[in-house]
Amino acid sequence: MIDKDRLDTYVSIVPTINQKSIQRERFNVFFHYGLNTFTAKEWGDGKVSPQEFNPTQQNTDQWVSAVKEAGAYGVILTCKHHDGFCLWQTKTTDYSVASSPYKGGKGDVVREVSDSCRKYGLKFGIYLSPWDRNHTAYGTEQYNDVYCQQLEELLTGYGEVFCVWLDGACGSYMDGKPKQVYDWNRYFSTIRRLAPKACISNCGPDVRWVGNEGGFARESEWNVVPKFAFDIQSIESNSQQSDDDGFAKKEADIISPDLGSREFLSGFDSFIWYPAEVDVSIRPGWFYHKSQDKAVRSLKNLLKIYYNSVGGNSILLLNAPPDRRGLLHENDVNRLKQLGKHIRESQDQLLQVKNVSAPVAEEGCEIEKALDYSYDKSTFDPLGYYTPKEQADSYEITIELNSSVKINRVELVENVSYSQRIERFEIYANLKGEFKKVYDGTTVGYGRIATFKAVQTDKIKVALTSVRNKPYLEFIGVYSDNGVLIKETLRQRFVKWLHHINYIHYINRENKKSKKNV
Ligand code: FUL
Repeated sequence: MIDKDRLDTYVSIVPTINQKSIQRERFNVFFHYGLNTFTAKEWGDGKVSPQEFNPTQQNTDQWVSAVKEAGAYGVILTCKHHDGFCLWQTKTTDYSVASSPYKGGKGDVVREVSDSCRKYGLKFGIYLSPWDRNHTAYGTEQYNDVYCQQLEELLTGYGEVFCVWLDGACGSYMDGKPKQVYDWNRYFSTIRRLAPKACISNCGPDVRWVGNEGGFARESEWNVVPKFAFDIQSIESNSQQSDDDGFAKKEADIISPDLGSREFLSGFDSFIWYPAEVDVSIRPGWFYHKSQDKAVRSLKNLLKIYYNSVGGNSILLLNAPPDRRGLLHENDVNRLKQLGKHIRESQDQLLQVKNVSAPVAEEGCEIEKALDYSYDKSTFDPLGYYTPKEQADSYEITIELNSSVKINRVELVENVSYSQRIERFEIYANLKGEFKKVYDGTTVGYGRIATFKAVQTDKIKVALTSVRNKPYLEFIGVYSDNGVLIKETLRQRFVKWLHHINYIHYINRENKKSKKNV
């Protein structure tokens, strides 16, 4: 028997309401915009004249409406990147839009983007780089005051903020400056006080950086992880350290392929809820470069990222950088449109169910409740969910469709108010009277879209073969074929195999232990 107390501990770890909200609405768009846009740099040195910032056709409605069409819920703007140039009328420095020709120095890009968000019903978030290559106070204790004042200006002047994205990247050695001692706790408490609904991401306690900037998520993403995963020093040292453009390709940055399996957790004693976010750019660079107009990711590539992140228990933060006119380039806009169209059409392919069966449910939590994806917009909790009455070794759910259809996807969502519990599952489809396995999965969490080679069927079976205590399933949906097949890479297959072996060893070890104790 596996240590029951341990499982009880893992499933007692649940998300805060802010985490629930960003997990529900887990697709957002990043806007990298500033002086770098005009100098074609990724990392500005803080010495470029503000006169360079001169968009002639800036239209943030165009940016935000494109994001809305893409199906995203919110945007995050680089209010200040590493060069220290501020896109709002700040009192903390002259290195800002106030010293630029834009609108005669009266412009405020933060105001424009936040207003556009309100207009289009999207959430607004801020990126404020801790590393600042321009400010004279950088490297001294006084800089912490400056940074908190900047937070204060941004969090009090522009309406509700849903996310504060704290970047760990720092190359201060390049300027021969001492390494700034950031007062992270002070930053966090300032944010909590002024923006109680905001998630603090990346170098923050609410959302975990997935560990690379190439759009790769782990095959098995866990939300309950050991406390050490929130270690700012390691986030900082794993972040970009130099201005190279190799970041977009690095899958290898993924720090560890397993942060939350029971085998892995058995080595630790304290745990936190810390969901992963995949941040990735639609182009090779984070900022706009004309030379990259033809290098916008293909729809196929974006879909791979989308299904691996949004469909793999992670948040997706997709960067789309506005250009020197102050517009999103036509190529990016078209791609965002295509992505949104795909998402909408695919969601509309949810199939009607004739019959569904599962092990006897707790009263009020029948399996039928899991056929409908609906949630309370203020608590982010599901309106209904399924949970069995009894704990068992595995749980089988059978879904009979109205007719025989070609399907290629099954979506599963756990009610994470009861933590993340499913560790492995299998999907079978009825193929001419016989159930054949079409998918072998691991984690589910707040969303797994399992894609497989399309099959013609009228009935599927989902077997939850390893669950921490018992499952709380909020949604199960079967979709007709949309042509998408996200294939596992060799590396993913290898890691999965490795986990399987570890798992078997772990179970054997625990069983031996418990026999000894009898
Ligand atoms: C990195 C930064 O260095 C990049 O410029 C970009 O802002 C990315 C999102 O984070 O660490």
